[in-house]
Amino acid sequence: MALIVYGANLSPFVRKVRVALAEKGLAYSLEPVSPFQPPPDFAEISPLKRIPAFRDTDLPEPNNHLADSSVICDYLEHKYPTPPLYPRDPYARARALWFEEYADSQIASNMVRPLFFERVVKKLLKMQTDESVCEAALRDHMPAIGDYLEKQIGDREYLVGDAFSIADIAIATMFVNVHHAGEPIDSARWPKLAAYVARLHARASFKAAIDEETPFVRQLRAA
Ligand SMILES: N[C@@H](CCC(=O)N[C@@H](CS)C(=O)NCC(=O)O)C(=O)O
Repeated sequence: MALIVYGANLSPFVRKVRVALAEKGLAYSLEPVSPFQPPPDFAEISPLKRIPAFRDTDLPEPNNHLADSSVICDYLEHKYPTPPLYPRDPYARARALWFEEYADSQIASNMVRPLFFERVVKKLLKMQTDESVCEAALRDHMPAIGDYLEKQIGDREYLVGDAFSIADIAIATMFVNVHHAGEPIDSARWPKLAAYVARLHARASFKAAIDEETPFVRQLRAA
């Protein structure tokens, strides 16, 4: 069996897939693909040229590849159902998918993209950070995101039901990038969200990813 993830470790979507693989105890290899300079034939496995893409060499060529983190995680769940990362109950499962969608669209576009792009990716590209973009994101978007998640988490350990799920992976991976961008969650304003994200980031699956990424991010941000 060989599972291959194509992408770069700082991508929240690549991390989402890697955390799902780690939680399921699956071995895989990470083939480096930069979203800024994908290989010429990358569109064959990722038609939008986005990372992550994925290949399962258990399956015969040419139909053994997938694109999109949500699609890949869904595939992993069906092929390797234990431990489950999606609730069994239909409503709970739909709620988990909703949080995944909320993370992948709202948090990715309105928080991760401005903060991480300005403060980390631009350093990589040797471009000037525009702090006004970060200020606008924190002012215009973080309050609604923080208030919403604070309420949804409430006193529960996990977002949906009483088990760790794709909802928690999707939300927590976005906050790794927010953290890499040097922006802690305001624990005075959103204590439950801050504690929830800290708990998730301390899980072995997330901790391994964060420990792998942090030295490079620190070096970049200091540059
Ligand atoms: N919906 C996709 C989003 C993936 C995505 O946007 N990846 C970014 C990197 S974090 C990318 O490849 N961007 C390059 C591009 O859009 O051309 C998923 O869940 O995998």
